[in-house]
Amino acid sequence: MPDTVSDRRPCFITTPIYYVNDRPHIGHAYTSLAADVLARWRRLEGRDVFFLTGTDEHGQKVEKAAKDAGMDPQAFTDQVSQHFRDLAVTMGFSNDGFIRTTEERHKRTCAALWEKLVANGEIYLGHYEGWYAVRDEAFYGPDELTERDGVRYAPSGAPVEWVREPSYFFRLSKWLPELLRRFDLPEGDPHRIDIQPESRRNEVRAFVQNGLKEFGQTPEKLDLSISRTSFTWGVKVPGDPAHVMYVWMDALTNYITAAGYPHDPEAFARWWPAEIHFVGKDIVRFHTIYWPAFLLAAGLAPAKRVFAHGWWTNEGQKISKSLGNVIDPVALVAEFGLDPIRYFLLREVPFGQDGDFSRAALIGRNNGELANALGNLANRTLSLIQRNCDAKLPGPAARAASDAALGALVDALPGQVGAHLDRQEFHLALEAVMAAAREANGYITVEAPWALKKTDPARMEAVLRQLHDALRVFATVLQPFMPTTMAKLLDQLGVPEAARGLGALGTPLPGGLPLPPPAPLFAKIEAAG
Ligand code: ME8
Repeated sequence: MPDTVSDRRPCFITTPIYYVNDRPHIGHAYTSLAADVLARWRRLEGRDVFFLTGTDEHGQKVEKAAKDAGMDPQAFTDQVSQHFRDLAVTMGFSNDGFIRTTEERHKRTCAALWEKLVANGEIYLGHYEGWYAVRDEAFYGPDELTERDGVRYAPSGAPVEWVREPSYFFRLSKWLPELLRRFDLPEGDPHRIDIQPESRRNEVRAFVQNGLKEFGQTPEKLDLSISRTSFTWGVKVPGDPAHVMYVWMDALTNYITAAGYPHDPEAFARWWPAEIHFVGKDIVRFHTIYWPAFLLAAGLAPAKRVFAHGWWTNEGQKISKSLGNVIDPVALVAEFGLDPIRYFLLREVPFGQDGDFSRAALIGRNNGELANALGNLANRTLSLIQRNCDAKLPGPAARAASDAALGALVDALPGQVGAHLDRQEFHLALEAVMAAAREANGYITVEAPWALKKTDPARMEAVLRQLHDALRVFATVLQPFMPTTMAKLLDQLGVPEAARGLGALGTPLPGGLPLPPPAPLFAKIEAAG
């Protein structure tokens, strides 16, 4: 068994908090799904987990969306935030917390962090002028812009406008060398800021290095404007209510609000620093430059890891509202069922890379891997035990030479899956389970237990027991990915609720255990439709 069993270390896992200017789409479902699977895995290991998600409700973008909807911003955010809570239920997310940035507890934490930064001499008043994109809630340098028909655009495609206003600044410049040092610390060093995947780490490092080179003579150009006076929908700056905090400062702070800073020092000591912030590739800089710099400047530790995933296209096309090809996770789940969707999203594309969502690929994975390789294996094995073993689990038997290959794969599987999940290699974890399931299908064909009833019933029982043991391991390690279906499979396998953690795999189920009649786990999906 992996030596992490009964390891009760606390583990804080976060998703981005989502903007409430829009309905939930596949991107939101995807980031949170990855976080959910890791959180569920850590619980199976026996870890104490705090899995947080929530909504980002301030800023000009949300203010605008509320205005367009003809609503007061608070009423608007109350309504849209609920869609994200509903999404968590639809997707089967096991989040322990849900934070909204309009909550009082969060405003208090923002004020506390701000005051700490002021006390540490990290904030000064100046004024800002420059190119600002409301859509991205971000500033851009003049050299980053392109001009079309008299309008300037950011690299993201968002139009920018010239803004000039008094603003508080954060001494970001001061922290950049320290960030670089921490990016480059060796794996395992407690001060390392671990950016994954490697390609993102290189991108962020190069971005900081170039900035330092370019602005080497005038470091204040690298400082960050962290307040606005041009709109009001935000957290007020302590002592200067004409300013609201920059929305990213407000948003990033959500992670420590929920962890208990500063109102619950015991909880904060327990949960912080976070094990991992899951983010999309578009928001990696905010999480790996601004956020750790704020924290270091306040004397707090940065999160241990930031993992940035890639983006989905839809049948080969970039997803956009104007193309009308936004993927609605609720509709997907209604059409295909929850667990096949959860499986597909993490199986199809290596986490960290861009990938394509296609119905053909989804149907292929469902039919080939879930219905055939896994579902049929379970059904054949359990039906044979029903019919030929009087619906009772055969007792544990010593492995024969022909059981060794499957046995070795199954024994190694929990450790292998765990090692992949420690690196957020969700697709490799699933591939490892599928490789073992393919081996088990080969084994059942070769051993042909259905033919042994008359000739060698003891061997028949031993083979069915090997298969049952393998299925128990598959179902146990797949629980984080497909919680509902694997609960059904574990019921069919007769595994008691209390014996579904990784630690229980070391204890064989007793022979003679009565097993309920099996029922199909996955339906095949017809290609047309
Ligand atoms: O960024 N494929 O909120 P958001 C995969 N409030 N992921 C996608 C995607 C696609 N096609 N499109 C978007 C914010 N995403 C901030 C975060 S955190 C302190 C504040 C992902 O609602 C995107 O990468 O815009 C991001 O992680 C999330 O969906 C959208 O977040």
